[in-house]
Amino acid sequence: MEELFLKLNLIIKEYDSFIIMGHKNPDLDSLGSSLGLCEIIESFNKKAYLFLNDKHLEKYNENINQAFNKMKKDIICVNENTYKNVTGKTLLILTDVHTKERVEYPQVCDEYDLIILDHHIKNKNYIKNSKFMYIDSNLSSMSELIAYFANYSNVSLDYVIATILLAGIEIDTNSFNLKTTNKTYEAASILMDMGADSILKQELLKESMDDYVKRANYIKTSFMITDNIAMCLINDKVSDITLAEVSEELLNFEDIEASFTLGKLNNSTIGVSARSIGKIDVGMIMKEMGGGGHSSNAACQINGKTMKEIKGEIIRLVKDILKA
Ligand SMILES: [Mn+2]
Repeated sequence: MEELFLKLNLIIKEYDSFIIMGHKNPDLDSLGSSLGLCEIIESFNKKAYLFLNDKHLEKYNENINQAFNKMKKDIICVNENTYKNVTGKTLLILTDVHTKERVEYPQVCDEYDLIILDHHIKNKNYIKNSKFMYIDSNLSSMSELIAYFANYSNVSLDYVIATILLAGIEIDTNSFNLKTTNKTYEAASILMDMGADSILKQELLKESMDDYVKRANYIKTSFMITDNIAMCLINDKVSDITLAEVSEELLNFEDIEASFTLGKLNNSTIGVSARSIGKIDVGMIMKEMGGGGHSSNAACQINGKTMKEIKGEIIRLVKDILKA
């Protein structure tokens, strides 16, 4: 990682101002890594601006808004109307995202030099004109990377930002389960040293009971396709995030070692999110179906097929692979 941080240091020195942008519907990993980057960059005596649409902030729960108020560090936010006021030689930094479709505000990507830092599986639509790109899909979260970057830069982050980062790691690893290494725990320890607060963290991770009940109802309809693989079919229109959440949650149950969740992303596309605790390679199955991913974390999107057809295909592939 040191090589990366050295490289980032050199890049930061070349610019006066920085716009940090995460993905649409930012989660705590996207938000935390953006905030952490702002604070680190300012330690270089540079200007850092967080690109955040206020309307997105409203969607956050009360607790995240309150956390913003508790922050001692002044974070300057810009949005689609105000980012043009940023002066000086400016670099756009994307964190937790690498495609135009998923960034908070795509237009900005064409207006500045940009670099990409991400841990999602590389999509073929990645933004091609970046000056520098670091994508490590084995990394638990951007929060983990930024915790190390802060530590490397001798920046002790604001305790609220450290807390958001810790919550970001917790969300992206499904509570220190997926993609968790000794480095992940070390990052958590770094953040605790910086003052991350476990009560505030729990507040940040609270969700609405409605969301919970909805997910529980999906989970209730899931079924086993082998003695250790579960499947959930969602007939509502849902986001890919919901599909991932259901698949991840299924892994918490006895006997389930892998899970597939299918749902309608829009009128013509069905999304599949696949998760495994490690022994069953769900990445192979998703690749076979035109998607991508890792052995424990993979997905695909399919047009022009019914849920039933896709279900049949997955079951067939699962049985083929288990036989092999
Ligand atoms: Mn993330």
